[in-house]
Amino acid sequence: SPAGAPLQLVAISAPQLQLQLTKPHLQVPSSSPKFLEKSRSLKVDTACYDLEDSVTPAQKPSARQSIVSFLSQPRPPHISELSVRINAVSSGLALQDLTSVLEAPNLDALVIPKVNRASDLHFVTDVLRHKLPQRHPSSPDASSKPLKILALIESAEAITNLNEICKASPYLSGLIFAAEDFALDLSLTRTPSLTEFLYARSAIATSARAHDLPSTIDLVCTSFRGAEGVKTLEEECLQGKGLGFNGKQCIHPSQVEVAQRAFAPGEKEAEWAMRVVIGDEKADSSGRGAWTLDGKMIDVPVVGKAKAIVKKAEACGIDVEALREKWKHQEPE
Ligand code: 1VU
Repeated sequence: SPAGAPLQLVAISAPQLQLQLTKPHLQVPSSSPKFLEKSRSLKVDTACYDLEDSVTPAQKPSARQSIVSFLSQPRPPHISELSVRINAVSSGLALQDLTSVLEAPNLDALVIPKVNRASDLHFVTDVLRHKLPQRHPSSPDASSKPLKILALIESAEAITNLNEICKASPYLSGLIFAAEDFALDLSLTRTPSLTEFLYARSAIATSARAHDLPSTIDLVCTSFRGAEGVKTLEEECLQGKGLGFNGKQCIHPSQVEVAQRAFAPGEKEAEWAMRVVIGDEKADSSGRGAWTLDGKMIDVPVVGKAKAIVKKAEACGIDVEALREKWKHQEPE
């Protein structure tokens, strides 16, 4: 530069449109024939059939058989993804779980609990490579859908190792936060505000985004009965969404619809987003990069977010064309 100061390069990247529609993730104990059968009739994004904490040690062998038999039957019509939570690698039971469930025809994903370090995922990855090479994400076999892994983050050690965990497996497609085990590990008491989990939840959502992992599933809401249960769940979902999560673990069918609604864009949010998109088209054609809407500044990242909301709203069935028509005269202030 003329003044002799070193030239600084500042990279400004275009905001990415993310279309992440992962929402409720219903836990179904595999040891319960009643719950397995009930899940068949439910409408849920992911059903996660559990072999871990909800199954006692004595029930594990029969639960493995039940889930393999369930996953060998025709797919439940309204569940997008069928996953199995195996036992932790450190439990010594993971290999037996994997050997039982991997061949089940309708298995879409594995949830690996108590992932504390990259080696926990290396173990599972090696088993998958060996036993199911055709379901590796870069397999040339186009007739086999890649198998996904989701890692449960449940300890202080896991939080400090998030970067290496996120890079540990080509199968990894998301992170799930397990608040109860995390509270146990740190001797925390769960409070209604959930502030004790703020650092861990932010770290999980941020790391997943940094490594392009599409699914970020937030903690379980343990109250599920009555109006109070619904209110608590709604508040938790909105807080989790605000931290960057795109899904919620559910433990009871009554929680599913509430979580689905909370994670989808609301009518008001979709309307605001459409106004931004239309206003920006006009601002752009008159050469304005920054403008205002309702007294607030709109610029490139806000427009990027609005476009992502419109896209999500469309995928969630909101009539975005009707919104475009309604707001076609929106002008940038
Ligand atoms: O109306 P129906 O009689 O046909 O069905 C009952 C019930 O069977 C069914 N149901 C479920 N179906 C599938 N998956 C479920 N998780 C599930 N829970 C209930 O829904 C109908 C109404 O049930 P309910 O109100 O009578 O509920 P229950 O008293 O039977 O069960 C309540 C609990 C909480 C015990 C049950 O929902 C449950 O076991 N949930 C899963 C708990 C779990 O998996 N915990 C460990 C994973 S969470 C974790 O580890 C955090 C990381």
